[in-house]
Amino acid sequence: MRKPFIAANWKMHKNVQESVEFVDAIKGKLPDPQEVEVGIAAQAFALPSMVQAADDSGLKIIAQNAAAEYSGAFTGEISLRGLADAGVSYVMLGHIERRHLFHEDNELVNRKVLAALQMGVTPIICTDETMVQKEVNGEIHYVFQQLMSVLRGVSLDQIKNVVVSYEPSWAVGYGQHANPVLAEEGCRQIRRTIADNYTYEIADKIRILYGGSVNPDNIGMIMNKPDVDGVLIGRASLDVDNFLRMVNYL
Ligand code: 3PY
Repeated sequence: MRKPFIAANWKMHKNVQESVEFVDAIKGKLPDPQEVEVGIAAQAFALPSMVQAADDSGLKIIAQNAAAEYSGAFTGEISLRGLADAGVSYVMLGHIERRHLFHEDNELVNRKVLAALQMGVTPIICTDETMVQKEVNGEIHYVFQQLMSVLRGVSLDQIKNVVVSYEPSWAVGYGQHANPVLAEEGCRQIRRTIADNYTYEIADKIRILYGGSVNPDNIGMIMNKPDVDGVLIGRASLDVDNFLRMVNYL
């Protein structure tokens, strides 16, 4: 059984005080961590305080990005070593906003994935496909190409420690309606891609999330889909009440 994983992606919102107050407000109201894993991806400067605030609540604190390099002259970058030291459990890599706004390509995301696995910070690998590419090439081919490029060099042993998030560009960030049928189709194709390139047993165990316009009204419909193991939630996760409604949607 794949444990459901519900995570907020706060993007560039909330300062340290707001982030810690949020964690304090939700602690004790989260689902049983044995049943559902809950996480928050926040801005880098807030992560250590959030780890401290989360304490033994089971809440996972997630970074939104990290550098591929271990250390050195990389002004402004966030090291995975530092994230691991700070007790950060997961790192999102290759989010569509990183790709589109900061020109991250498959090669760079791949290096980050390998570095995260080496440092013991679990990567949440975001993969997108756009309507245009879908119409031109077909969805399966695109997902396959991008995902397999960023997984290059990830061994059979390591792939078990990866989470994948399907975040189609038509649904991310614009507040458009999420489509549970298309969400399922994308996650199903990702699982098939992993089965084809690794093994069916691994594909069956790996968690695949959906991200894009998830909110308290649609989370149930999306989470009910068989290949959707969790969600990454943008704007709707910024509010304590909404967040609690979503993590306790069952
Ligand atoms: C969104 O829903 O906008 C996201 O970016 C989720 O990661």
